[in-house]
Amino acid sequence: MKIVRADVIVTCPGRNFVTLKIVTDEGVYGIGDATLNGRELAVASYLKDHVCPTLIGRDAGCIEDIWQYLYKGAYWRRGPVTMTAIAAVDVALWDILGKVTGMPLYRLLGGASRDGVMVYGHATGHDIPEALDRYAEHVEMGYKAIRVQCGVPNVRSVYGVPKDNGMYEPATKGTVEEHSWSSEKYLDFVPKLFEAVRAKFGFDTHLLHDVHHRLTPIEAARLGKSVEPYRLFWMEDPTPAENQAAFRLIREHTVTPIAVGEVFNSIWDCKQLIEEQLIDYIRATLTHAGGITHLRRIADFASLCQVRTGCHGPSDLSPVCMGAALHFDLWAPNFGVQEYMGFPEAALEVFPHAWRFERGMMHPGDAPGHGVDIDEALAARYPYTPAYLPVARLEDGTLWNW
Ligand code: CS2
Ligand code: MG
Repeated sequence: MKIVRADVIVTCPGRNFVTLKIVTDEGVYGIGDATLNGRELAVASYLKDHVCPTLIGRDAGCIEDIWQYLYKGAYWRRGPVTMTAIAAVDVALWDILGKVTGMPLYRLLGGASRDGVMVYGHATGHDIPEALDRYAEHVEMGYKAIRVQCGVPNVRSVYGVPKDNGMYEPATKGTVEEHSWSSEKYLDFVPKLFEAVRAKFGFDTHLLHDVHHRLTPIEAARLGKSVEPYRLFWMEDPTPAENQAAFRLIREHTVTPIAVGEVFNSIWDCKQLIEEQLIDYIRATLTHAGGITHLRRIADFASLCQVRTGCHGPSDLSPVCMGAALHFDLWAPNFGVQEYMGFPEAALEVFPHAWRFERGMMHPGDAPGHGVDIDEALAARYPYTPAYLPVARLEDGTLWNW
């Protein structure tokens, strides 16, 4: 079963997505997500100009060998662009394997470890009352896990809140927004947010929160300690994780569970955090961490240290990633939770899918492969639109972590 074509499809149904389509000489094709928010064309070029030509003529069934070829053969290993490109190839090849065997991806991995996948949604408000209203809507929809984010009084910008009534989308078309940040105001405020949530809704639902890399280690320790009464399911990205040892300081001060890894792209990024049990959930995702072949290694390594998965799953990863991730989540013995923000209607039309959502749980469906397709004619009607993630500055103008 030889690869005869590998096409990169860039489309913008509500937001930009990059998709790789690999076609075999038996007419079977598979697709993979190659979307890197704000840097989409870098991955599209890496695939078109450097990877796709090397795939032609290879056996599509040699998934591991192709992964090793693209990882070691690049010489310049790791990094978000490289690993997102490798991931797209990998997921497309697993999709092909499912189609030729007639098996859904989760069965190829080893079968279902649970009946369904617990997902968490996003409840976000400009202020506490609005955040509580969004939280109530998610409780009504049956979510068992809900991330809550909120504007901070006297801080100009708000993370995680939709600009209009649509979906939250961090990237802004045509420009790089500059957001303002104050850790002091945030640290004084955010425990009040969780207190309000628990006071109104109790402890029946899992409460998650994303700090989004914005604190120093000691500030993150202070936050974790201050919110222990509200029993968070996790405190996400409390501090930038380039220095993995920094999490030892956080661990010394708090038992609030920690989730890190959405910006990670290889097992090496996660290694110390996992083996020293400095985190409780690893957020690495299929699209940015080398696909099924690599994320399976990360999950297995994490299971040795009782670290569970909590895959990143915002609407700026495509429905192809979501579909494949649900198969992965259904299989993973150390599954924790899956992020699910939903998608713009136009995106769901471009990417027909087999997954289903019901009362806070999802299932990938039993279609062969990952169960997501792409309507190329419809995709062509949504041309790429340059869009960029914001940057953050402290109130004195210092460039900070967004
Ligand atoms: C966030 C993301 O969902 C999350 O946990 O960290 O929305 C993140 O801001 C975006 O994926 C960046 O593109
Ligand atoms: Mg996050």
